[in-house]
Amino acid sequence: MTGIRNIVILTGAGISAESGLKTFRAEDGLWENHPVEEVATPEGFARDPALVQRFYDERRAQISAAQPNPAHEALGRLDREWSGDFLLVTQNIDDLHERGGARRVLHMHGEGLSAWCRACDARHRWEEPLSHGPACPSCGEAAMRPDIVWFGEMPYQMDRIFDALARADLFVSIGTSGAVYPAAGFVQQAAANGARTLELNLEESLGSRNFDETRLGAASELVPAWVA
Ligand code: BV8
Repeated sequence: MTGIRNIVILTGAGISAESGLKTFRAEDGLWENHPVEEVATPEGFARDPALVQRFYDERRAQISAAQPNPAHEALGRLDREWSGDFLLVTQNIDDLHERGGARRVLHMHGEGLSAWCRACDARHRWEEPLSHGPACPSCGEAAMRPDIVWFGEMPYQMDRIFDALARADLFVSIGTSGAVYPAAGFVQQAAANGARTLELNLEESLGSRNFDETRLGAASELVPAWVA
């Protein structure tokens, strides 16, 4: 990749589809069984915490059972071998990037294997269900919620992301429909700062027109071919 020093990558549910984790907006997608307002908003959680806890308990169990695919592993290799700046921003809550060898990962929408105490604000790695109301290891209160950014909540580490986009020479979007902001706007921010932009996706996305180049296909084929 001549002339490229600083890379920012954005991934979405599509990169984990071939690991068996459902995407959001396919016909058999995650939200199919639930209106998104019911399970991915603070209001939905306040209205029916048991339903939302069960929704994420189910996702947490699926994450632990899933394995990284060649796309995760190719990005892991790139991260370890790249001497310049590298930031892998993911909208995904699974840990398949980390298990695929990536190190410089930023989960902007939170992590399924993390729990957040509403009483003392502590976060804990969490692989068990939350629906039975476990006590927070730090304060003992039964006030643990999924450590997930719901609609209307502030995504994590936005300053760090905006800073990386300002310095990027290359922005690559992989496996995302471009339906959710602020992630869907990153390509324009990167381009406005002079970065080249590439999209790798199974199909045209809502943001394809904003990319210098779009390659269509499965992530497990496109990503290793691009990294090679
Ligand atoms: C915020 C929780 C303020 C985790 C999620 C009107 C206009 C603009 C914005 C808004 C608006 N009204 C409201 C908003 C804001 C709102 C928003 O964007 N709403 C949308 C619906 C319009 N956003 C927010 O509320 C965000 N917060 O804005 O705060 C702010 C603003 C700026 C700066 C600071 C603060 C919070 C958004 C986070 C919501 N939480 N999930 C969880 O449950 O998992 S969003 C959810 O959708 C997931 O995180 C997911 O990652 C994300 C995006 O979905 P995708 O990952 O793209 O998945 P999808 O199924 O859609 O697409 C998969 C793609 O993969 C497809 O294109 C498919 O073709 C492709 N694919 C499939 N298989 C493969 C493949 N590609 C390659 N290979 C394959 N094998």
